[in-house]
Amino acid sequence: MKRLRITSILVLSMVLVMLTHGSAQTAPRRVIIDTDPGVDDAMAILLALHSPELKVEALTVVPGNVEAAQGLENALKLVTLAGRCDVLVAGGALHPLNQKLITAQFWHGRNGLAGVDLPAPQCKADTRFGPDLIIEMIHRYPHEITLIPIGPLTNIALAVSKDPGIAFLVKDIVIMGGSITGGNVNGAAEANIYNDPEAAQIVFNAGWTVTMIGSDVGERTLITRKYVTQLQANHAPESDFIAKLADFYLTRSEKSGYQGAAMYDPLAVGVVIDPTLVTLKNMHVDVETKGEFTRGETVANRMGSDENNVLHGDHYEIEGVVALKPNARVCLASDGDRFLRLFVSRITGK
Ligand SMILES: [Ca+2]
Repeated sequence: MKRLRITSILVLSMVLVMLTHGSAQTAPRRVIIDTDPGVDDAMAILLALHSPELKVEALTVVPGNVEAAQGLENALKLVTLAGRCDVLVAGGALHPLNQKLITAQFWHGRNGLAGVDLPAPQCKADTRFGPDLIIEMIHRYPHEITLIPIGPLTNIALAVSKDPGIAFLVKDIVIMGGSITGGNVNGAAEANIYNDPEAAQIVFNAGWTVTMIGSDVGERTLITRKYVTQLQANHAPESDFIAKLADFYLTRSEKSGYQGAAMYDPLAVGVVIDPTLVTLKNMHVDVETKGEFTRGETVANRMGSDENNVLHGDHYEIEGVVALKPNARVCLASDGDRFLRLFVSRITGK
């Protein structure tokens, strides 16, 4: 009888271990989205909030597309719309580290959300400073947090400068920013990096491996009329809102001669939901902070080495190469249509 009871306890324990192990494998991934909301930020945030693979722990707000105060208000309105006051929302830096802010109402509308007036926020801002909240959360959940910065990298640079140890305690950092084939601000630079190149250089060299979802791939991951029509056909508060944003954003892009609107920020969230949506390659990436024409460019070394020049009298001579340690997984391509189908399905709940 006693032996039977022990056997039962053993079997029950094994079942519990299996269940716990199983749930650990399928547990949603904790993410913090650092954002400058932003039309495509709003799309990215609602995608994340509607994806069971993710648990959005916090939104931290950085100035970029809009000023810091407008960004915080937008973030609070977005979590209010989604009925998710449980998601922490905190303001962060007020300006880039070393230059004046450049806002983008031209692309995102007067309030950053396509001019759509959402109801006043019911959710309240967390009083902590965004970079401090990031540090706290990473220590609370070591090796579990994935950072998804989808704005300029000011807050992330402040966090990792204050506490460099977080670079080794995050699960992953997936950035929307940079490009290895020309910029979207000018010939060289992508907007998030251009808005704070010094912060970006700190973040790329902090010791973690950055997954870089660049504008050059975002521009080949397009929301087109077909998908906007699908969003418009669904009627619910959140999909109605996203349909308005997508229509505004696509119309703005069409006026500028594009066939669709680039899903920059949503793709970064998409990669965390399903890494098979993109092709990544390990590279060493530095950020140009001084160039006359190239400030803010992400300079990717595709060979993994630099030539080693050694002084011989009055000239240098190449003496082999010096290997470079990759600090980034650079996105080279995406399965755009598969991503857009995922996006529409999550936003409409169908
Ligand atoms: Ca953004």
